[in-house]
Amino acid sequence: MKKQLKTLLAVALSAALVSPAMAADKIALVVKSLGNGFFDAANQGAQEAAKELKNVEVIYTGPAKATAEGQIEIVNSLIAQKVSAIVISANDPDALAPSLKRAMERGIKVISFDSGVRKDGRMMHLNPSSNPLIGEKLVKMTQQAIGDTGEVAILSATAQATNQNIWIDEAKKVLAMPAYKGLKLVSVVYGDDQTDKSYREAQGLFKSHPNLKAIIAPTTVGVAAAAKAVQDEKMVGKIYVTGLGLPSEMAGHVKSGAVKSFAIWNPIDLGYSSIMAASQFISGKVTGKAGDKVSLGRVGTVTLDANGEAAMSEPFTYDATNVEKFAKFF
Ligand code: RAM
Repeated sequence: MKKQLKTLLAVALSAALVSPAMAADKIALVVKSLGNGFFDAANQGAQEAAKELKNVEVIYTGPAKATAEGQIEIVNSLIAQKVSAIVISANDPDALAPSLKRAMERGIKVISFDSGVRKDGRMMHLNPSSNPLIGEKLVKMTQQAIGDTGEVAILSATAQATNQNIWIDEAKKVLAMPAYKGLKLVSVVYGDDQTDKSYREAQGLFKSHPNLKAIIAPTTVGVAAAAKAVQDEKMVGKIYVTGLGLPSEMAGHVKSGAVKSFAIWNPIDLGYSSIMAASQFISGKVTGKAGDKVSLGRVGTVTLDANGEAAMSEPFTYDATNVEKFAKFF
């Protein structure tokens, strides 16, 4: 017993002695909710970044449901754990700010990615792509699917989601242009990034808008659920679904004819880049000033704008010609 205790103490002591050099920086990847394939893919990229950086451990976490309250609880516990950085896709631009500010006051680096936190609640925000471009893409894909006229509805994620709300605003601006005057937005509903709720919301749209021709779902969860509802309700050919989806979840829906095309960026690269960015803040190479050049490893370098934001690549479009090929990646 005594000998065991001695060994234990020796092990603990040597660990304490070497720990300053060896201790890995803990970076928490806080996602909107767990069980979402998009964030699982982002985590895959995040783990790749950790491997490349070597002295980084990525903690993948998020609430069961996409709520700000769930994320606040997680952020508070991460502050207590004294992580080095929090990388968050926020369920609300404002609600998270106070706890994230507290994290920053304690020296924790905070960046948002995918779905942003307002400027004073983070040091940087990484957009997957340009927001106006995403709005335009959503409307163009709709027009390609149904032509110049018809009723259109939007099936979004949660009502407070920063990213979806920005994309919806951008899509509305495009819909207001003369080229799209025949496309009539009749409703915006929220499936909360839950498959079953999104499915029911899609069914609700079929009932309340018998002349509906398209559903735009700027969420990977919503777009797959809406496409399934179209197929199950035998609406293929009458209602088309488009939006932002994962090839792995959408290939079958393109095959069924419920979806002609959809778009997305590479979620693996997004997760990878977010961790790379966080590590630049931890090492003090950047502080989040306008003009800061943030290295994203294999993905390249981005420059922060006056709002502390940067955007990555253009969204890529998938259809029957290429969806199968990409389905094995994400
Ligand atoms: C869902 C999430 C995520 C969004 C994608 C397109 O997975 O809402 O935030 O970026 O869709």
